[in-house]
This record gives sequence, structure tokens and C-alpha cells, in this order.
Amino acid sequence: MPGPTVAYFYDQDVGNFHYGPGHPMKPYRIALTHALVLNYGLYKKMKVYRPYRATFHDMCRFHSEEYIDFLRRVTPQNQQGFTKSLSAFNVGEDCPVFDGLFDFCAMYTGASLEGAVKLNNDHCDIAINWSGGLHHAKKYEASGFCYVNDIVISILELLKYNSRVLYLDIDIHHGDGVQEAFYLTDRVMTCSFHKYGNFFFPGTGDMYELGAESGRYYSLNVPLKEGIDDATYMQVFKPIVQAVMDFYQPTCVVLQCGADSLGSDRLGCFNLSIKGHGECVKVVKSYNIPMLVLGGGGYTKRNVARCWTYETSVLLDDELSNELPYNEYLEYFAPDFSLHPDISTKHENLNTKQYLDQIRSTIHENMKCLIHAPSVQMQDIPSDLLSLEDNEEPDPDIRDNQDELDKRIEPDNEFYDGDKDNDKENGDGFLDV
Ligand code: LLX
Ligand code: CA
Ligand code: ZN
Repeated sequence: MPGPTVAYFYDQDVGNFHYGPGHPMKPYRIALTHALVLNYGLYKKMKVYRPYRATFHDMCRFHSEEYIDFLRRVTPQNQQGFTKSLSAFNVGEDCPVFDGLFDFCAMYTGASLEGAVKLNNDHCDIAINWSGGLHHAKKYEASGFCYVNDIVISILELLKYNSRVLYLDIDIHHGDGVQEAFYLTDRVMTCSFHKYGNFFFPGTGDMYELGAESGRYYSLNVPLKEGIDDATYMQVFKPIVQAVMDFYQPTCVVLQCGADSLGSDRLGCFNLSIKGHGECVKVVKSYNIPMLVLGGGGYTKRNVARCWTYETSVLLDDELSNELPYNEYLEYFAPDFSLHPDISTKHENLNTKQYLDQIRSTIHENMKCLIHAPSVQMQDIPSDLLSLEDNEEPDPDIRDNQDELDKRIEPDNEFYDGDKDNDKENGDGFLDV
């Protein structure tokens, strides 16, 4: 069987932006990743694109015009004249003003958005943008190093052709900006695995944040404690993803692959290996659903590059040698020069079996409350697709037929039209989709 068609988005300028001295976010990590991707020869197996740049208008599909206009106008030189806006839009400290800030946002957002368009048009099965995944950005403000929420904007694009979009987030932080945007709808199910407790940023993502109104039970949170290792993570990840796939039956998946959940991350406290992190990607890919794969946090540059290179190979069904190929950044990977060095730490794993069993069972109970595969008008499905008896083995072709049908279904009042002037959103930053 031929492997999936993979579209990969990379702009050679993205690594040249600087958050400023001492800031842990280094966009340069994307250039390191790309060097490994190229030198392993992975570019031969995928379509490599220099991405489209998102416009002011694209960004305003989620964000307020005042906020985006501010991002477009503010510079390190003129920021003294923006005292009020800096504080109103939470820009200055964690989210500094730096040279080319708006271009940076346009670049990573354009790449995610173009990935969504390619998936919608069936031009690829998987779209990858390692420079995206800025899950903390809110409608009216920057947060946690994130300015424009490329994930929300791409999901809005996917919703033009998809009945149900599943958002999965393995960054160590809670995917709060994405959860908040879709908190009131069943068209997007959000599911974040993250460190929770002891004031870990952003402080949200309790198991009991479930969504509200039509979105009740469609926000799912898996709060974890520090030190989680590969085996323990898989014990929760696999069954939860399986249950979500069974109950929700997404027509498309967006996977945020934040690498700050790796062991030895400069800002993290989990203990995942690169293989363990990649196993999550393998699990999601195994469902053969169109996927938009994004980056996220990750502060030990060499391991971020290793992780996302390995995950690119996983998505291509390719195997890579553990010995890194020669590349212009080889010194970053000393002393082992390997793809899978031991990055485990001595952090004790505080996730006891009892704690994880309790999370799994609460989440499972909640999942039973959600309506299966919402937004699909079952009466619209021709009878030959419904002829399966309950006890028969599922026909693998059914999913494809269902997808085709879902693609044609445009539920009344649920179509988000990005061309309308934000008239389908309420004032809180929740989207009515
Ligand atoms: N979680 C996350 C995901 C993507 C980006 C940034 C973050 N933020 C953090 O990891 C974090 C860490 C400590 C304190 C507060 C936030 C991101 C990715 C690319 C470019 C910019 C931001
Ligand atoms: Ca997460
Ligand atoms: Zn993070």
C-alpha cells in the first residue's frame, strides 16, 4: 500500500525571528528541524511548500480587529507610544514586541491555514507545519509566548468541509486558547493532555472543564502530574484517543505536538522520550483520518529538532537511522550525534496507577454523555450505508463513505463564513460555529 500523501510547510525566514535575549522561545529550532528533515532525505517523500502568508483578514477570523491592528503597528522602536494597548493585549513580558512580529505571525499562521486548505481539497492526507501550534493565543490577547492562534484559524477553515474536527494536544501545557474558542460547540472536540497543578502555566485544564451549552462534554482534559514516562503516558493516551474516535468519529484531526513534554525540556517536567512522544503521533495516524500536524512549545532546541524530525518520518511511514546525517548544525547534537539519545531525567513519576485509573474512569463516564458523531443528519444517509447489523464486523469502506457524505453536509446555521464580519461570534471569544 502506498504511504500517505504528506504536505510539509516551511519558510526559510521563520528561524530568523528573535524573541529577545534570555527568552526561552527560539524560532531557530524550526531551522534545526528542517536541516535534519532535509539531510535525512525526507523531502523526497513529501511535497514541500513555502507557505502562504496569512493576512490581517485571515487573522481576524478569530481575533479582534483592534488586537491584530495593534500587532501590525507596534514595533520595538514605537512601543513606548502603546502603553495602554501593551497592557490590554498582554504584550510586553512573556510575549515581547520584537522586530518583524507581525510577519512572524503571518508566516506560521499562513502555513497552518494552507495546510487546512490542502486537506479540504484532498490535496494531501497529512499536512505538517512545525512552526505552528500556538495554542495559548486568545481572541483579544497574547498569552504564553503565543500571539495569533493559528490552530483556531485553521480549524475554522477545516469546518467548511468537515462535520467534526478533533483537536488533540500533547504539549505539556493546557491548550487553553483552542478549548476556549470552541467551548460552546460540538463541531470541534478538544482534548489536551497536560501538566496540571502547583500553578503550572496556564492554570486551566481541570478534568471538570467539559464544555458548555451545545459543547458540553466536547472539551476533554487529561490533567497529569510531573515525571510521566512513556509507558504511563500511553496507558492514558491510547484508550482515551480510542474512546474519542469511537464516540466522536471525527472527519479530520488536528494534532498539536508540543515538544515541551519531552524529558529534559528547559521549561517542562515530563519524562517522555522522543520515541514515546512519536508513539502518540503513530497512534493518531493509525486511524487514517486526514490530519493537520502542528508544532508547539519545546525549549531544548536539539531535542525539539530530533523529535519533530522523527515524527515527520513516522508520518511518512519511513525509518531513520539513529545516526544523524551530516548537516550544518551538527555541533548542536554533540556528544552523541544520535536521533534518540537518552533524555530521561531523575524526576520522580508522580502519576500513580490509582490517580490515572481515576482520570480514565471519570473521562470515560463523561464520554458516555456525549452524543455520538453529532451534526450528521443520519436520515440523510442512504440506507445501503446503514445496513450493518450491530454484531457484524465494521466494513472499513463505511468510514470513507461516511466521510464523503459528511463533506457534503452543511448543517443549517453551523457554517462559519469567514467573510462575514465576525457576526457569528459572541463577545466572550467563544465561536458560534
Ligand atoms: N505551550 C506553548 C505552545 C506553543 C508556543 C508556546 C507555548 N508556551 C509555553 O510553552 C509556555 C512555557 C512557559 C510559560 C508559558 C508558556 C509557541 C510556539 C511557537 C512560537 C511561539 C509560541
Ligand atoms: Ca497539552
Ligand atoms: Zn507548551
